[in-house]
Amino acid sequence: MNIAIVCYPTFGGSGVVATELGIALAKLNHQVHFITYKQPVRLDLLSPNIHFHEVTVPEYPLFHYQPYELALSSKLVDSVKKYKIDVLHVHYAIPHAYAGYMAKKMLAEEGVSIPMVTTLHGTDITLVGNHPFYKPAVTFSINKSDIVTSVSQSLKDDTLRLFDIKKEIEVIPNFIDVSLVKNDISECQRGLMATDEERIITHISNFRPVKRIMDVINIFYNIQKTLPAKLLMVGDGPERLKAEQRSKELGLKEKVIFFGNSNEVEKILCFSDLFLLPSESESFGLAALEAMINKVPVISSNTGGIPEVNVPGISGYLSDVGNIAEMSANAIKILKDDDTLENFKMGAFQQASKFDINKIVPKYIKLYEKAMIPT
Ligand code: GMT
Repeated sequence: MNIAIVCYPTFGGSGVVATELGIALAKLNHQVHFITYKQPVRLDLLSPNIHFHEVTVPEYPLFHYQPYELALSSKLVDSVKKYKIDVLHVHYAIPHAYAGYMAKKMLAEEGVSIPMVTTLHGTDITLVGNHPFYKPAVTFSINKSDIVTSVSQSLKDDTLRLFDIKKEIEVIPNFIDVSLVKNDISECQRGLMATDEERIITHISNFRPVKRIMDVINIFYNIQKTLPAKLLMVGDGPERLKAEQRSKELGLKEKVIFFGNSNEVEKILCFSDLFLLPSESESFGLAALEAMINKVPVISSNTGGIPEVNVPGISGYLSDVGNIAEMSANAIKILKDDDTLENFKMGAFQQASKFDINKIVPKYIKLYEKAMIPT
């Protein structure tokens, strides 16, 4: 198949899922065309069957906001014709499903029919898409998609509750490539980060308010009062400065390391003992799944789709949003002795293995084939 993938090219989970899916499809000999404004961060352009088409939006001073949707839909029209695209898969409804629908209509004028699969990822429904300024356009473009998928049952329920959706929504969970996990722990450079006695606790996100970064710092503050520990903060975003200040105020400057965005997440997870994800809302929690497959148990909130990923007592623990005391106590329960930690590490790995890429990618292929059947 010739498949076009539209996504955000940044470190965000939706872009990562779209990129990993495209790479997996290319390995199965499909021609995969990424159409976005920048090369996706995890995409290696030298891989066979992978193509990247950049959407450029020329700056014009008349426009207070440059019209990205217009440029994207025009690029989609050109690319579908030029590369004989069979199916269009847009990740994140805003504005991709909207631009995709416009491209479909323009192509139909020329007698070209192209099915569109829309995957809902989370904030496009729960935070941004639900805003009255966007809601009619988001509802419209979801209903006009040929096939709609969501990354968790919880996100499907939210979509049906918040929008007037006429389409069937298929749940296809996010995935992970189990074969890429490094089993040789001698490669982990743990000694660079902490002493043998210290536990290593990690948080990875885009540091937006929804991630409750202050909870991460406050939970760590409680943990390190009981156990020697370091906190690795990976990622960047609007809450980072506040978090750095809070760490200083609590006297944690030497124990909390801020990395910024990283392309070497597996190297960091390789020597991590615990992952913190106390988010306000999370449709799936891909970061938690990535931690778990690297044998890192997760302390998380019980919001959105996280309970579909993190199983309490096996791969970590779940608590109500903002329950810092319980999250801290559960973290200490996991970290307090080596045997307990080892059990949780194995539990996390086994739970994450259920989301192996080989189980999930065929589901998307099946949907593409279904979408391509003329109605
Ligand atoms: O978490 C974010 O703010 C980024 C966002 C995105 O769209 O990139 O992540 C969402 O999609 C991910 C991939 O499907 C999910 O794993 C995240 O849980 C989801 N984030 C939220 O719902 C807040």
